[in-house]
Amino acid sequence: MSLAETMITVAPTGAETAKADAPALPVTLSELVETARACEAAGAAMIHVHIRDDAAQPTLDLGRLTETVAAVRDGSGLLVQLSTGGSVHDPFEDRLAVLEAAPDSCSLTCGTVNFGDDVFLNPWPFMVELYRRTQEAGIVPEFELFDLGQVHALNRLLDEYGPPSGGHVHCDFVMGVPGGMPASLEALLTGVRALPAGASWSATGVGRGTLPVALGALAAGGHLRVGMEDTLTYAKGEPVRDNAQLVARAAELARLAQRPPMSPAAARSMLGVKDRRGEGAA
Ligand code: KMH
Ligand code: ZN
Repeated sequence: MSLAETMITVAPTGAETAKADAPALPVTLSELVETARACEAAGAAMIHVHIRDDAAQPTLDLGRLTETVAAVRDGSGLLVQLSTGGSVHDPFEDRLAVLEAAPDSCSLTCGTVNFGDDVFLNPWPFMVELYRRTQEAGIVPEFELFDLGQVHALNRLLDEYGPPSGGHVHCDFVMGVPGGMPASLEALLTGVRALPAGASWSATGVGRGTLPVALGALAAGGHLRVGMEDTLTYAKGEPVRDNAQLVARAAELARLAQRPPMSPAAARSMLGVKDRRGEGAA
C-alpha cells in the first residue's frame, strides 16, 4: 500500500431515498451485488451497505444482512462495511445486532445529530456499547463524523476504551447533512486537525457538497466516499445514472490528483481488516 493512494468507498443505497424516486438505487440483493461488481471495476475498495426489504423499505433484518455480506463477498472483492446507523427509526438493539452478520467493517457514528426533520440518535452509552462489541467481534469500525463535536467524542472513546480492532483508526466526515456540519473546507480542515494522531479519514459531501468536499479531501490527503446514499444529482439538472458513475468520477479525480484508487487488498491492509473470506457469520 502506498500512502499516495486514495481509498474509495461507495455508499450505494442509504436508508432515506425511495426506489420510486431514484430507480437506479440498488435495493435488491442482486442489484447490490451487481453494483458492488461495477463499483469495484470503477475503482472502489469498500462498500458501505444499507439493505431493504421486499417492499424496498430499510431493514436491519439479521438474516438478510448475513446473506448480503456473503453475497457481496462472493460477487466482488470489496471490503464489506455494514451500516449500524440504519434509518433514524431503527432501535438500538437492532443496530447493535448488525455486528452478528460479521462484516469486515461497520459504521459507528460519534454522537447524536439533527438529521433533516429527524434526529439520528447516538447517545454516549450506545456508542460505547457498539464500540466494545466491535472490539470483541474483531470488526473494524469506521467512525462517522457528522459534526465537529463528534471528533472530540471520538477522541474520548479511544482514550477511555483503547484502540479499535486492527489497531488503526479510520474516520469518515459526512458533511452537509441538514443539522450537521456544513460541507465546507473550513469545517473539513478543522475536523482533520482534531483527529487522533495517525488516523486515516475519508470525506463525503451530501448533495451539492459532493464535489467541493471530494476535491478538498484529495488536496488535504484524505480518502473519498461517494454514492447514491449521499448524492442523487451528477451535475446541475442531471440525475445520477448509477453508483458506478459516481465512483468513476471519484477515481478520475483521484488520478488527476496523482493519488490513484487503492485496491481492496491495500485497503484491507491499511485498515487492519482481517480476511473473513470463507468464514460464515458468527
Ligand atoms: N441513515 C442515517 C440515519 C450510517 O450508515 O451509519 C444514518 C447513516 C449513518 O446512514
Ligand atoms: Zn449510511
